[in-house]
Amino acid sequence: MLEQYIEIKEEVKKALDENKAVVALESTIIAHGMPYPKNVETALEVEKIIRDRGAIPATIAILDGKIKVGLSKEEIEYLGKAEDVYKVSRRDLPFIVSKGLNGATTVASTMIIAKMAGIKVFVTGGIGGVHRGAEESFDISADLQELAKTNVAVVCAGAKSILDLGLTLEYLETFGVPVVGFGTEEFPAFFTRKSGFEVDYRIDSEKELAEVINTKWDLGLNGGIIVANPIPEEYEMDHNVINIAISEALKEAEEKGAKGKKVTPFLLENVKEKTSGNSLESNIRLVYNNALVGANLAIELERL
Ligand code: PSU
Ligand code: MN
Repeated sequence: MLEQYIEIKEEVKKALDENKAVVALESTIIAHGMPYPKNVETALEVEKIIRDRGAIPATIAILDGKIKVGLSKEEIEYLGKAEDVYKVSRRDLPFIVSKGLNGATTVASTMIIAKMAGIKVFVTGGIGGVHRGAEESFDISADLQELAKTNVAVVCAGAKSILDLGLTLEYLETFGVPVVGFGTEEFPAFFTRKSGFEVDYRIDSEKELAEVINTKWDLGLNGGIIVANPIPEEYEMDHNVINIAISEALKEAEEKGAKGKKVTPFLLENVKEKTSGNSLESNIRLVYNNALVGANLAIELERL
């Protein structure tokens, strides 16, 4: 039944059939997270890093209503340039698919599609979370609910402090989502290695990570797991610079009344502008770093 909607690229299908390591990648970061042409260059380089480690990359998006698992170079190029690409989270999926439109997938929808395809590991930059002021706005990313129910491990560099990181971690605890620090005791804040918040568990190797994930799912404990992998020290941003940019972006979002699915892209764009090229370079480097861990993790999971 699903075949009517999903198209899995040949090399991805082959790898899945042969129980080889596959790593899912999202496309909101390409269409809405970075400017052209850096977005396309980054997406292609991430795929290369994963391939060089011996795993198969599967970038996920919706093109003309088809759910694509694994994209060609041309398709990635299209997503990076086009203006008609919707940001697609769980609630948007049926509309974009049935209307035959183009969509870039968020963490939530990439997890859903990865699960449908049988992919266990997904690499991204940062996850969505509980927004600052959520006690009034109720703005909590659908990514968190997805992490609570869908069996995919998500490798990220934590979450940006455009969010309320404390509330995000509380929410994840309530919904039983393990937050693992990869080589760290502290939850990383995307651009910086530290946030002032502790993770639940520190794990130092991909093999150990794979064992924990496998055990979780063997026990029937559904849901994802967050592998929080801090940005390498040499690419970390200055705490002051990034914090000031984030406060200003938040103020502007409030003044302009940004709402709903536009909030996150508005804040991301604004922070990027306020830090010029600096934050973009950090962003790219942390994704590369996550790609490496994700590929290693996918390989370890297949060995078990
Ligand atoms: N955070 C980032 N970069 C991103 C996103 C979040 O630092 O590109 C994107 C991801 O695709 C994430 C989505 O799943 O934004 C969350 O959007 P929202 O807050 O509207 O759920
Ligand atoms: Mn939101």
